[in-house]
Amino acid sequence: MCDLRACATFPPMNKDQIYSDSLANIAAFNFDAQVADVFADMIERSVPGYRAIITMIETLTEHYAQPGSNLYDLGCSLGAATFSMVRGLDAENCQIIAVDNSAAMVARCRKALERTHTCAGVRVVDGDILTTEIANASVVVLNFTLQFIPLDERFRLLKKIQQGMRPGGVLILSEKVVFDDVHLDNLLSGIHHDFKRAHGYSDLEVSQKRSALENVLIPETIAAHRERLAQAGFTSVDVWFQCFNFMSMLAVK
Ligand code: GEK
Repeated sequence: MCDLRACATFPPMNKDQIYSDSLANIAAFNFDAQVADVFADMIERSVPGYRAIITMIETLTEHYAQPGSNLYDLGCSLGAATFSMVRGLDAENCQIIAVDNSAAMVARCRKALERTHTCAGVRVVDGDILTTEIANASVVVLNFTLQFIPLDERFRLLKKIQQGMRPGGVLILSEKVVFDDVHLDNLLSGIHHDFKRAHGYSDLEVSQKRSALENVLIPETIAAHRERLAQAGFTSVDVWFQCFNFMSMLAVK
């Protein structure tokens, strides 16, 4: 479709220092221009396994994309998964649709696609994934996006995705997760904080970001995800990647 082999997977990074100074009031986290400017660095230093998942989306796209179908990156941010899908796409006459409701993210994603001449076959939509039509889909990516959707909307969204998919299509669902076992939950969230400190975040940054994300990012257990995906009609569902309290599942229709 276009020459993507040359394009960079990971955009140049501005350092995330949003929570480095002590803040009098910590506002609820949102994906504004300040976050979009540092997002590549923020997600890489905050999500263990992020780079591995992004890289594997290329392989999964190669495997699951069907000729003449649509591929969706829902909650695309700067388009890291979109770029991976483009690189993995061998099937002909496909359209990639990347959707985000942050205008700041969408603008930067479009710019990155233009800069790398990756625009052909990719449409970036400034919109809400809850109202986006999903049709004729063979690959759908929800890479750390469902966790920001209100709990009572999650089933409806997954059902809509399932209904808009072709048989044999795949949903790649990556999420931060919690564990029913208190020992494991404490252990893995402690290790996650160690991971962030090892990647240069101070205790203050970790704790202020945690406050900002409270009631904004709502993680669930792997069992809850598995059950909801089965109820939404996906037939083969399992975890293909896990690093501490972050995981990615495949759900095949
Ligand atoms: C990546 N997938 O780099 N409609 C559209 N977009 C939304 C909505 C919504 N209702 N809610 C949240 N978003 C990306 C990373 S980040 C994950 C995804 C994170 C968007 C939001 O604007 C943000 O860009 C993205 O979902 C979540 O692979 O920050 O942990």
